[in-house]
Amino acid sequence: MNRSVNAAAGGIAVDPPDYVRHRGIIEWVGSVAALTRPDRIVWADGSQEEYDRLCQQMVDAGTMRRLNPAKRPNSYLAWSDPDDVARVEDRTFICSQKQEDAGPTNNWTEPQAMRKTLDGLFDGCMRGRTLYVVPFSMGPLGGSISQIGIQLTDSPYVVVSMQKMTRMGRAVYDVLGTDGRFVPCVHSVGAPLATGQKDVPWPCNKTKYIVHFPETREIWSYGSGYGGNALLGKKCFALRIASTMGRDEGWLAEHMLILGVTSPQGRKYHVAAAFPSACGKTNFAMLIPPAGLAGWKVTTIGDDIAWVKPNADGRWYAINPEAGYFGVAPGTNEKTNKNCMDSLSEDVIFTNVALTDDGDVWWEGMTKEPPAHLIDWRGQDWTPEDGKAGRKAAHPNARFTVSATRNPVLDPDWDSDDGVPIDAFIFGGRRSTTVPLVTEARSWVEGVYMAATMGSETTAAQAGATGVVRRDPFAMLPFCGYNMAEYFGHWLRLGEELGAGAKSTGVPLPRIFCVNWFRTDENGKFIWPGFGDNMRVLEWMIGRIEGRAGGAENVFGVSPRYEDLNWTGLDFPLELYEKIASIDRAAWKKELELHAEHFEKLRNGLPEALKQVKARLEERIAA
Ligand code: TSX
Ligand code: MN
Repeated sequence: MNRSVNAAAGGIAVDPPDYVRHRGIIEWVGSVAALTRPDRIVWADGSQEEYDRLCQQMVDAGTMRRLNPAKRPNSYLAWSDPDDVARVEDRTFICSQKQEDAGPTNNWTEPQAMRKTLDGLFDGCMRGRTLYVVPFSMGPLGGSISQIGIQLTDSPYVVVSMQKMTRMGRAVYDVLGTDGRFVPCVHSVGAPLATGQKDVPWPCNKTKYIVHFPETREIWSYGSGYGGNALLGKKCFALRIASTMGRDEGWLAEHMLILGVTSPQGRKYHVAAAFPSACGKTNFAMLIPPAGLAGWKVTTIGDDIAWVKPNADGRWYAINPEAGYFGVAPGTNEKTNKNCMDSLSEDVIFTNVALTDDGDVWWEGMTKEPPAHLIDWRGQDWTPEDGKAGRKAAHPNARFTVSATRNPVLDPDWDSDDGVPIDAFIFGGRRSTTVPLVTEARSWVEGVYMAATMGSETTAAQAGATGVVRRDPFAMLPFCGYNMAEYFGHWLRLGEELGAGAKSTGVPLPRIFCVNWFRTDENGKFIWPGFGDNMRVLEWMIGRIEGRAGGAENVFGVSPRYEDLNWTGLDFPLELYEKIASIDRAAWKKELELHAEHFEKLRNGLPEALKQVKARLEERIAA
């Protein structure tokens, strides 16, 4: 390591290992160290030894506790600062040169001004701490759709989490070579330590900034150690920065799970599905078909993010850029998601769930009856009486972090270099009225319209009034790194290009479907059983793709008639089906007025084709 880099790093040794041959990285680490002034720099290698050592260090520091190895082998529980429990959307910025490129749905600050703010915040912010250099690949190492990132962080919790959530480790440097492209990600919890100052279990700062520079493909995150704020490969890179890359390079970065469906005849299909939060994405990604549909198999490629690229053969291929699941624990149980519960049997990092007296974990909805005594996520004694009084043992946004390889239904192609071919896109939301169980779009542009107008009703667990429809186009509202209206245009353009190509290859475009598992009856009870029975909807979709399944056209698209669905093993009478499949013209008239309000907010750059679809829908409803 040459002296000039060490000097530039503020006098501390940068000392990259021999296997790091990328001068750009070495110099960048030196410059960030010179700004943030850590006590030392550690080049993370992704080894098991490193993981075990950092976990032990955090156990000693009180950040994590080791769970009972007889109950939950190799697993840990971390409790965060009570003010650092979720993503901070109001502190998230897209700093493009022009404000219109961030669009009306993102916070924007002029990049030079933001850089000045960050320079001030990061100045000396790692004093007394270690700067870890974390190399990671989003997607299979060296894969054709994959991208590389390097995260600099002063949080050991982030280092071990990145090891579960990404392909992290020294092999990344072999892919990068001496000059490969990478996304620089700088992260600090923003809690420097004075000489001799004792650390707290979960250092963070009241001031938080989650900043993206889309043009230079950089991420700077300050003040939080939690989830999407701190694991920069996830929302920041794989969605916000990657969506911008995709716009510029002709591909898609989507907030979608990817699953494989194999028919009883052994034919395999792949679908990618976008849902807003609190719709059960991870449950859908790990769905277990009901007994009546024996022979169908569902396998997981991903549970949160999909990168989709058109291929020379005329199809779209998708990868899961992640390598693990950072999922919401509350509500997960043997009934809602047995495969997920099995994934959590060992080698897990839990955050903000409750601790049982025998050194295991518990959260609301894990078992019908809570244990007689717990330590809650804030470290306080908890009994079922507290639960009845409304005090939760686990934070509602408590999480598990686990490698995908723990999933018993992990798809054999989940790590395939070139991804899996996508046969259908599904868009869903939580709607108690109006939107039917399932509808196939009549065309690509009508499918894009469905996705662009999708919305979800707020639940009690979320902020604000319940039952209000919030538009969350493509489930990308907090995650699109550029102008949302332009993003709709990107989807339309890719469809046109692929559709044109399809004429020569004979490969059709992926189908687009809209689903809603959440219609309720007069008493507010869910009508559709959901969960495994959603396989009936998937089966119908496959039937449509294969040209077998029937349906009936309505104003919105094509939906199955009662007789078009497979009811084997489920007693679900026609009267109930009508309640979840009906189209109420008056409700749709109101719905389209809400679409108009939504489009008004996105009017700058809104594609003409979507306005035309809306006009056609209005005519149909009036007819
Ligand atoms: O994940 C869900 N899915 C998708 C599963 C593959 N959830 C949970 C959402 C919160 C994260 C659902 N909740 C689904 C669903 O399909 N449907 C519902 C509504 C519902 C809730 C409970 C029951 C039925 C439907 N039944 C009983 O409680 C017995
Ligand atoms: Mn998500």
